[in-house]
Amino acid sequence: MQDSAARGLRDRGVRPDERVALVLRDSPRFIAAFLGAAKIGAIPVPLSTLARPDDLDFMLRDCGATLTITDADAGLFAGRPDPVAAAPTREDDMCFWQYSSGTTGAPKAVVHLHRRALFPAEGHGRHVARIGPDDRVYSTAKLFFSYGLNNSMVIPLAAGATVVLDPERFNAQRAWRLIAAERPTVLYSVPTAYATLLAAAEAGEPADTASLRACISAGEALPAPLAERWHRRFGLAILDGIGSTEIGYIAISNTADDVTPGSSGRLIPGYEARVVAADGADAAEGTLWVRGGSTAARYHDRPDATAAAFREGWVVTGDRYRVENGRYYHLGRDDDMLRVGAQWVSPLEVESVLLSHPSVAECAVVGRADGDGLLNVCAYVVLGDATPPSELEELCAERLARHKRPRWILPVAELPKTATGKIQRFRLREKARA
Ligand code: 3UK
Repeated sequence: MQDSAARGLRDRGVRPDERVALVLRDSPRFIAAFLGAAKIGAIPVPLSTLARPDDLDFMLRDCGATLTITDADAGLFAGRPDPVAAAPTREDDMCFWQYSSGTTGAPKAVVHLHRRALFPAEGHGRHVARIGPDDRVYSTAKLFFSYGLNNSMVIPLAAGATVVLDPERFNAQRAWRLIAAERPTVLYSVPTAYATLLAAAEAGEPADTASLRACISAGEALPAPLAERWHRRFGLAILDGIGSTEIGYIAISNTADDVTPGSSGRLIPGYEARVVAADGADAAEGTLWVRGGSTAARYHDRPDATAAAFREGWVVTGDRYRVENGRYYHLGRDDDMLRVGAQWVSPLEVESVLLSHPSVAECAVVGRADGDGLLNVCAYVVLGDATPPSELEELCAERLARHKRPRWILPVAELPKTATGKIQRFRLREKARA
């Protein structure tokens, strides 16, 4: 199928270095399209199948895709069984791009090189998940995310393992049924999905974990109490590790024989890390920098963002870390960005939607932990009249992607401010905790 896609793309005039956008749900076709594009030296650019039309439009223009492959495009994968010779790419050539909406502003294309594209199999794949030919892996994170791409394509293909792909959106009941039917040995997921799976099991949903030997988590910090509840119920540790689209995959992780709940674990062989204080010196607490392994080269067409996030081969993550005896502890972000359901939420974006309502005089959005210790979006609003919160909820449902919608919209008389009138988010975070 990969050669069919390669030939199909070439027949449609796609040339080396040209971008091919993939808007495909998880299925063998995604993998065939990705590898087929790479085989002819073109650059596959997976895009989220859940993206809103204006975001999709932006990313398609930004990457300058010659062609977009969607689930409607069956012709590309049919017939043409003859093998296609691989393009003579070099190690420093671009291999694929992935969009990251990390910091505020428009999404940025992260450029990955051939040299580092397979490293996740060598790093986390070998040292943490220890994937071999007898494994059957199932990732609740989809292939269009960098976590999912490595979980469900790079790592299992490199190891000759089997992959379970689900084109449908994750929900706990569906996932438990799939696990019972397909018997995966390794589960890759994110903290919110582990929480949802656990809650469903606790509510009586049949949950058969007998086939699983490992559970992997990334995307946001895994709260220790959640990991402990999972362990008590199923006898399985969840191995948390930190990665990013710019790092290319997970660089620091717990392992089966070295798990510290509440920690992101230790450096995976092949990566280097620094923890850098505000003065630029290495310290026990500061911003996490990562180099080597699977790290990306740059952002496409964004010199300023590239200069800030990529320094002499290091990726500057923007995550605050403490390092102690080689173990890394996540402390939060350097910026106001939130991780909700292992995806980015910009408080500014949510605030600007709320402020577009005529009754909202002021508002501020912060992260607030739910009962599982996972951050959710919490909006404090100063209302000019008696507008019901449901009206604001409808507005958010119209204008914001699902994970960005506030879980709580709380009317307040005023927002805490500094003498110069700046909103004191730390006070709101304290209020949200109380
Ligand atoms: C946060 C974590 C605490 C952190 C990703 C595995 O999540 C991935 O990539 P993104 O580019 O987001 C990166 C940001 O997410 N984060 C991720 N994992 C953890 N924070 N503990 C964790 N274990 O802020 C980071 O900067 O969407 C995860 C593999 C590949 C990935 N791209």
